[in-house]
Amino acid sequence: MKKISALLLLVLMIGVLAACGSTEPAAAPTEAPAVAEEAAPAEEAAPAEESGSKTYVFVPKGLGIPYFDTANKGAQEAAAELGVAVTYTGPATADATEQIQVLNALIAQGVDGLSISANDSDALVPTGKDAMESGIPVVSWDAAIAEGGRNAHINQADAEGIGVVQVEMVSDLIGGAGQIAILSATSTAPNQNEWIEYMKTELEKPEYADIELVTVVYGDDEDEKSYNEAIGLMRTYPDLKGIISPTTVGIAAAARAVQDQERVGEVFVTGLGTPNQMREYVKSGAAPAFALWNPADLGYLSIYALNAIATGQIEGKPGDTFEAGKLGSYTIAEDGSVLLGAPTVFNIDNIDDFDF
Ligand code: RAM
Repeated sequence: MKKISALLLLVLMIGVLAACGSTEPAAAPTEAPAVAEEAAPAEEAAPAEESGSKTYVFVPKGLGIPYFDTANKGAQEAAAELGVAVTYTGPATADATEQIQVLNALIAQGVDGLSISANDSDALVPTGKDAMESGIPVVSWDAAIAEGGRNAHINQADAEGIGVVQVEMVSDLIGGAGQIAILSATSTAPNQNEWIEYMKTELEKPEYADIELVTVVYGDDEDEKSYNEAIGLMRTYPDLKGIISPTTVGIAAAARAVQDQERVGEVFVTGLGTPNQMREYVKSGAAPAFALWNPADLGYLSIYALNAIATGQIEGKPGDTFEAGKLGSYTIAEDGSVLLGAPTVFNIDNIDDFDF
């Protein structure tokens, strides 16, 4: 028995190590994190054994994006508190087909739960169903898998509120009149698409009658593509006054493009960004205001929700309530979602108070 426990500890700690360090796309089943070479000291693994040795996988839209890395920090914090292992792995780029391949490999491995930011709401439903039919609970977070393909969705903030705040910010920045454009992530991203619909509805209100949305373009959550799209917008629309970019990758690239083109003060960038990526652009005036929730809290909450389902504390049905450590208690809403809270607006007055 002791031998089995020691082996289990070793395997679990390897999982934890792989989780913290992994930046590669998901390994094939034979290259599972559990066969990595190093193990941490056995005493540090004690909580995992006590908790029943679960290994969950935290899957971003794409690797190498600071927003998701921060979310993973919260996921790891929850893992440490719960005594479970959480592996961080996903597709190299924010692409649904690639993400499905990664997930299929994880399902074949028989992991204990999946927490996913989806690149496509509907395309991931069959994959999520496969997982659940194999006894692997699935939560989506950040970008939802449609109902039927996950047990619950962990929502960062009210979608309408996220749309509205971005219209308010751009209107303030451009003095309530002029041409604006949206620079989004991928064209299939469920979260961005929902927010954009709410932005369009908000822009129909009389107070925004002098603002014209000229186009929506896509930078695919890739820095270079987003940068080039932003430059293209400024060339195609010489009178453009504002760019809303509801993606942390796009907003930073657009602000850099405005600076490089020496258009600071003429074209204003806003949207959703991380304080550490946006600090210099807030200070330069390229992007004086933007919004976001705390991605680490989002990752943390998703792992608490997944663990509550995976350990049978809750079924994951509307009305179920679970405890999420330092964040307190949450209830699953009628549509199967769990709401983290309201976003924060960052500007010159508070940007230096945040470090993520
Ligand atoms: C990017 C991703 C993510 C989104 C944030 C705001 O990091 O597209 O899904 O929630 O931006």
